[in-house]
Parts: sequence; structure tokens; C-alpha cells
Amino acid sequence: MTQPLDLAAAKNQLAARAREAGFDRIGVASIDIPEDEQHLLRWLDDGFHGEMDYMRRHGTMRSRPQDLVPGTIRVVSVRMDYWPAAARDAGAVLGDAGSGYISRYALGRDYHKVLRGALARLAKDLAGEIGPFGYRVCVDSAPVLEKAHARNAGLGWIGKHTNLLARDAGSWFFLGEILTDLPLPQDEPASAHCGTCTACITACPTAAIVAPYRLDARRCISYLTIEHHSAIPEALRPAIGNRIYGCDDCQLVCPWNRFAHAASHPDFKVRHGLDAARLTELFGWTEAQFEERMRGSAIYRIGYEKWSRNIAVALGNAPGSEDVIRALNQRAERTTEQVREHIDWALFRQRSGAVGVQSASQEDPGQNAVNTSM
Ligand code: B12
Ligand code: SF4
Ligand code: SF4
Repeated sequence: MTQPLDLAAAKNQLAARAREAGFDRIGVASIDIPEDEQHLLRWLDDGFHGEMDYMRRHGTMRSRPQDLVPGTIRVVSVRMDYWPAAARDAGAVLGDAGSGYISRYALGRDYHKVLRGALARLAKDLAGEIGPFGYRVCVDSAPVLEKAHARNAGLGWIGKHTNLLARDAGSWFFLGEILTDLPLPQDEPASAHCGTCTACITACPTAAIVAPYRLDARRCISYLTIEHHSAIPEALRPAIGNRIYGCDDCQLVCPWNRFAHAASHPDFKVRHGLDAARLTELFGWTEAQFEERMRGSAIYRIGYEKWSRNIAVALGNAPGSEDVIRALNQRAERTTEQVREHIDWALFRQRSGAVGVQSASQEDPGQNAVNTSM
């Protein structure tokens, strides 16, 4: 006769293996997130997803993992810290308008690859020990409300900036999941500790956090520089400053990030000097150089055109200089229509002396209004 499976022991084995695989925390939750589903539907109705059609496409499948993988009854959530401690200081890069600021999460190897590989091995190893079970691993690779499940699994709370954060770990971490049919014992959801703080809302350069816990992605620099395919609305360009891929401002000011841990995974070490790169140098890369240097990085996914578009905006915000004007002119004749339009905007700013970073007010980001300070 086969012994019944000891689920508490299986969970302990999983936790021990997760630590060996480089994960910093693991927890287990049920699949039920009805309130989050309501928030998701409202967010979509308000159009806050912008051009991220994939967010609308899956509808409630995103909040019902049992519809995505039939038989799912638990979500195992994992956290992996990514703060690159050896990188040039974030504030120093943001304060140096001739440098390009790249989000801390994208300075090393693509996290999708790092976490997915480790999670797949973890689930496979557990199956080797306890016998076959149903599962699917996800790292931002399937329609799953990752933060909601992670909160319920005790990994942290969703902050007013909408990222997941923990008192002993801040928010500089990635999430991943194993959706499973194993009835593993559940953890307690984490309690929230934002209190009366509103630092992230105040710090956001584009006023994208329109209310606590509500992010209008169409205004968010992370969205604009990574997910938005069309031209970046002119009204928002000045506030983007020198952020050429993603944005960290709301996390940089969060008091709980004093308790964040440095990444221990070697794949999150800075590559290609991306923490201290000059805008003019990055703008001089050919498409072949972009492909070669960014392969294996999350940045590779946006492609050369959006990369060039983003740098053109940052050059338009850089202090006026002949070097910047030369770099812009050199690319102007051999590029796409979209990049060309952003170069023209940047050249106009450079020549009219209307440079410098401004905060954006909460006007409609859909409007391609010309900035009034020009
Ligand atoms: C779409 C997306 C984006 C979009 C939209 C972000 C967003 N807030 O939705 C954009 C491109 C802007 C983005 C940016 C970033 N992202 Co992103 N993104 C995602 C993705 C794919 C889906 C998120 C989602 O489901 N959004 C739907 C909306 C409805 O959710 P929400 O805004 O978080 O709202 C929730 C709560 O705030 C609450 N809520 C909503 N309204 C209200 C109202 C009230 C009154 C209350 C009480 C609650 C409440 O309910 C909602 C559901 O839980 C996830 C991966 C995944 N599959 O989950 C990664 C993910 C969230 N992103 C991640 C990261 C790292 C980032 C960036 C930090 C990257 C960067 N440095 O540029 C920024 C952070 C920007 C920010 N302030 O959120 C990590 C976050 C890790 C963490 N610690 O939380 C994730 C989990 C990827 C991963 N696997 O690690 N992202
Ligand atoms: S990532 Fe930047 S633009 Fe987006 S909400 Fe945070 S501070 Fe605002
Ligand atoms: S900055 Fe303040 S309000 Fe925003 S997530 Fe951190 S603790 Fe919460």
C-alpha cells in the first residue's frame, strides 16, 4: 500500500530546495482573489492598460488560475531579490542628465530567463521526490495576477505604488509562481504597512499613481519606455528626463527599501556598463551592436527602434550641447519615421534651449500636446 503524501513535509522540501535554487522567499496561497479581480476589471474599464492589449485579452482568466490551468488549487509564490549593490548610485545617474538611467531590474540578465529556469527545475525536482503532480511555472509569462497571490502567500503587501513590498525586504524583487493541484498547506496573507505615507505618489515624475493603489499605466514611464509602441506623448516627454528604460522613482523613495537586500544571484550583476552609460554613446550604437550587446537582457525585447526612440527623448531633455546635437543629427537621416519624429523634437528642444526636466501635471496623456514651456 502506498503511503499518503505528507503535504507539510512536501512544502518544507520545496522551501529548502527553493533556497538552494536562489529564491529568497516562498509561500503558498489559495487561488481565490475576488477583490483583486474587481480592481483588475475596473482598471481595464478605465483604459489604464493603454496599448497592453494582452492585459484585456485574457479577461478574468488572469484572476482565476483554475481557468488557465484546470485543476489548479494552490499558487506557490516565490521572490528573488535583484538590487544590484555594486551599480552606480541610482540618484547619481538620475541627477546626471548626460547619462541614461536604466531601471535597476534590467541592468543584468533577463529575469524571465533566470527565474523560469530555476522554477522549472524546482518543480521537476519535487516531482522526482514525491511523485508526479500537476503544475505550471510562470514568471510574468502567463496571465496571472502575481502580486495578489504573493500577498496572500505572505510575501508582502501591495503598496500605494502598486508594487509588492515587505517589511524585511523592501520591493526590489521579482515574483514567480508554480500553479499546482497539490493541496499544500497555505500561509497567512501579509498585512499592509503603508500607513499615512504617500512618498511614492508625490515622487512620481508623471503623476501616474492617480490614487493610492491605482496606476494609470499610460502615464507611467516604465510603460512609456517599454510597453508603449506608438510615439511617446509630447506632454510627458520632458518629465521622462534621462530614464531610457523603465523607472524606479516610486521605489527609490519608499522608506521600506532601507530594508531591501542586495541580489545574491550572479546573473543580476551589471552588464555592459549599463549603470553608467553616456546617452550620446548609447545613441551611436548600430542595430547590430544593440542586438549583440542586449541579447539575454530584458532590454532586448523592446527592440532597436524603441531603444532609439527612448534615448532621443532623453537627449531632448539633456543640457544643450554641440555633442548632443551632433549625435542627434548623425542618426536623423538613417532611421525610422517614429525615431525621426523624436529626434526632431529633441533637436528643437536643444536648439531652443528648452531643456531640463519638468514634472507632468495630470492632463490627458493621450493628447499629444506641445509642452507649454517650449
Ligand atoms: C502590466 C505590468 C506592468 C505595467 C502596469 C503596472 C501595474 N501596476 O499594473 C507597467 C508597464 C506600468 C509595469 C511597470 C513596472 N513593473 Co510590471 N508588471 C506588469 C504585470 C505583467 C501585470 C500587472 C497587473 O496585473 N496589473 C493589473 C492591475 C489591475 O494591477 P495593479 O495596478 O497592481 O492593481 C492591483 C492593486 O493595486 C489592487 N488595486 C487596484 N486598484 C485598487 C484600488 C483600491 C482602492 C485598492 C485598495 C486596491 C486596488 O488590485 C490590483 C490587483 O491586485 C506583472 C506580472 C504579472 N503577471 O503579474 C509585472 C510586475 C507587476 N512588474 C514588475 C516590475 C518589477 C515593474 C517595474 C518596477 C519595472 C520598472 N522598474 O520599470 C514597474 C513598476 C511600476 C509600478 N509603479 O507599478 C514586477 C513587480 C515585483 C514587485 N515587487 O511587485 C512584476 C510582478 C513582474 C515580476 N514577475 O516580477 N508593469
Ligand atoms: S515607475 Fe516611475 S512613472 Fe511609473 S509609477 Fe513609479 S515613479 Fe511613476
Ligand atoms: S512609498 Fe510609502 S505609500 Fe508608497 S509604497 Fe512605500 S510605504 Fe507605501
